[in-house]
Amino acid sequence: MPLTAKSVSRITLVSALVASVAGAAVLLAAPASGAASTLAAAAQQSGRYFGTAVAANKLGDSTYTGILNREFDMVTAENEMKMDATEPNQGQFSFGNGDRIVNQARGQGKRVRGHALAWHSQQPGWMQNMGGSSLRSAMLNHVTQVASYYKGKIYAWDVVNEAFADGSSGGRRDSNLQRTGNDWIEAAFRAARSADPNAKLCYNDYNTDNWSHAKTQGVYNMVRDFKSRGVPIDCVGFQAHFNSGNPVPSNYHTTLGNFAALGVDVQITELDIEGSGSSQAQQYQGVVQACLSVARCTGITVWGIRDSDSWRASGTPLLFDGSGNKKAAYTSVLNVLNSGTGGTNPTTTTTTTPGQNPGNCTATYSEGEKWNDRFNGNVTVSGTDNWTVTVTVSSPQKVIATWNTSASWDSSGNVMTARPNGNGNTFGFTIQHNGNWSWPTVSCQAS
Ligand code: 9MR
Repeated sequence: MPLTAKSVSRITLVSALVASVAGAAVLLAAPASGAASTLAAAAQQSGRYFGTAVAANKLGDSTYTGILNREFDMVTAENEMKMDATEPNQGQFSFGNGDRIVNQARGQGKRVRGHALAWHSQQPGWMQNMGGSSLRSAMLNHVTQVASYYKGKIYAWDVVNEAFADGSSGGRRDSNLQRTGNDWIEAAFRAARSADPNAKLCYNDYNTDNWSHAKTQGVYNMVRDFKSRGVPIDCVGFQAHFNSGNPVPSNYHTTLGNFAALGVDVQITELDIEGSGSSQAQQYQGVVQACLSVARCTGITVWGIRDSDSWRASGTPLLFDGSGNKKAAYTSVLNVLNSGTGGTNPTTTTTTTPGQNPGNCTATYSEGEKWNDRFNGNVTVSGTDNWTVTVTVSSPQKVIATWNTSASWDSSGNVMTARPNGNGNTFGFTIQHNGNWSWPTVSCQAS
């Protein structure tokens, strides 16, 4: 985690509290504090970005650009950099609308995700009718020309979009591009790397959020293969278009973490969740928390600003209502970002009390798995085998399970006393968060 003002103030706070406690060795897990007031600023606290899709024809809408400039630090062109927009006639390129978005973003100090160089959909008419080696050449020329034109201005490109089939096959989607040969994806990545060596190169898809889905496994196997053979891939984008038929999976953090473990960044690239009120807010919270739990989840982009800007406006899937007001989902996202840890397990501060008998006790809290409604925490104790650790959660949180410890609670149910139960010096617990994601406070006493 980069040293930010927030982490400095945490250290100061912990040190001050530690210094004021006499006679006991005390450790506090860093509290969930922080009060950034925009999505971008809140995400930046953990080195991440918070982006949105932008439509060039809305840049003249002052409500729209007001929110854009205030809240977001990454921009994706919703349609303007796709193949049909940038090469409407073969060999004739058109960058006017893409440039409007890129220039507006960069003028405001924002970065740009490029979307998308090669895709079976939104191909210009001339390309739709092509096949074989002429299509392969045309596709590679498109990748080269567009990536070269924007060279140096793009943080990450969606080099290939949506190349895998839905359903149980786990294989490639049939398309004219796929029929040019299974190596079309890696050929596109190699062309993009040559054209803009400093842009991160991503594979981007939807319905790849649930770790147990065949499509997710298919993409995972491709990325693993690319990494093992040195095909230039830096990141995987998870579009994350959710609704009641395609809900946020409880294993989302597992998916993101497993891809990241292949040695790529992961990014949530087109997030929207149909619904309203607290239910929608909770699902947004779960997605953001899943990203925060994976160190290489480097940012989140929502697919539009106001509900009325969405490709599926009737599902009201975004963070601002049609008038530009912040929704409950906005507040939950901001709060989770503000309580985020940067994706690395929190480190802790401990102290020893000179001359104290029978010894020191250091308790180190680390985050565990997260789900929409609950999260796990672990505490490792060192310095003594004979410890008493106090874990305090904040209402309305409840500890609903423990392991490797003998635990008891005070009458409020918020303060848990944990002692060894013969299973070593690391124990864990599950907190049902009821909307409060803050970490517990942990202190430890040797006896
Ligand atoms: O939001 C985009 C919408 O305006 C376009 O009509 C549509 C055309 O395919 O593409 C939408 O964006 C898609 C994105 O490019 C790729 N992932 C799915 C998005 C939603 O359909």
